[in-house]
Amino acid sequence: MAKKKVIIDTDCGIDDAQAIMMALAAPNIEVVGVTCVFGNAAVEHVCQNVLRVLSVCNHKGCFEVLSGPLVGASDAFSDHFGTDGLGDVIEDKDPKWEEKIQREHAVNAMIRLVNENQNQISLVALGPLTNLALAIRLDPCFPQKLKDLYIMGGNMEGKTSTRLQRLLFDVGLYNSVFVGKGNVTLCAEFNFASDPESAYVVLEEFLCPTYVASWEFCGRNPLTWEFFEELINQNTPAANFMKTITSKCWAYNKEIMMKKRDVYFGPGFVSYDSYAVAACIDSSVITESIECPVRVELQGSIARGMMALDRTNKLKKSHSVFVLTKCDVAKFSQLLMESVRQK
Ligand SMILES: [Ca+2]
Repeated sequence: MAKKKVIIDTDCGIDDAQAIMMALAAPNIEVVGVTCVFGNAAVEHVCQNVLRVLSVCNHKGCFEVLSGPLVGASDAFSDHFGTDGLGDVIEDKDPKWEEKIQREHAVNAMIRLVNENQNQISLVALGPLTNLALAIRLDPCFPQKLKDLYIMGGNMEGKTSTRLQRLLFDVGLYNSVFVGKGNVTLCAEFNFASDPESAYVVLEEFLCPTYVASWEFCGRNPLTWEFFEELINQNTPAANFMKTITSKCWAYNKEIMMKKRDVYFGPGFVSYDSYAVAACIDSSVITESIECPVRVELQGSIARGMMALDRTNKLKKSHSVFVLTKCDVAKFSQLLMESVRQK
């Protein structure tokens, strides 16, 4: 059977690294390009991180790792996965990394690859959507030449005060009361908040089949910390790499996360970007989704970057997306395990 051709657009942090490994390990996937964008780190770190992941997985082939743009958007976010995006633990940096980066711009490469493989490419977007928005501005027919689009990003609920959340959690009312959330600003998820205009353009103008793995979806389908320990202790190059880059990162620390994300979603380990890749690899990983139009809020200081779900079609949009809500956690964990066991 022909392999599914995939372009991964990434701001390669730790969960992107896991997600890329998952795509590389999947026997039904051919990664035809990896394009880089700022986000978890500045784009020069992102490029180095992707090269590192490809080398750990011993993948040569025709990958194109390209610098992406920094247009009108916020600075890279260094709090989550460190300044370099991979936990600031890698010491043997490759001094010749720049020679390994293709000279072609990420957006041009994306357009070229899609033109060369019309209606065959699945685009998986794991960072701010800047490159995708630029692609449609340069080639308005770009989305209709895609097979489909998978996005990790966006949140659909607002946020109450952390104190109220804790209170509700403490009295066991957490799941029965509406409590929304963002992970960067009050009501926005990091990827969309980093470049809300690009997120808006993509969700308004990309009319191809689109699947959105929101922040809440990922957080509500966690894996156990016991599974995380098993994953990073597989004693393979990929698992050893994951063990190293997660070793000093608070986002992979069970005790710290108990006081942060777990307050919203309950305990567990969440590899955000991997959910979007998993949905692309095997559609049966997704067991439930909401099909409806969405719009990204651009105004205001509180909800800028938030994704609104228009479930009664007030906006009269003709295009709906699939907002993922539930996944087959057993299948998802199997894909993660295969990603670290690859030779
Ligand atoms: Ca990412």
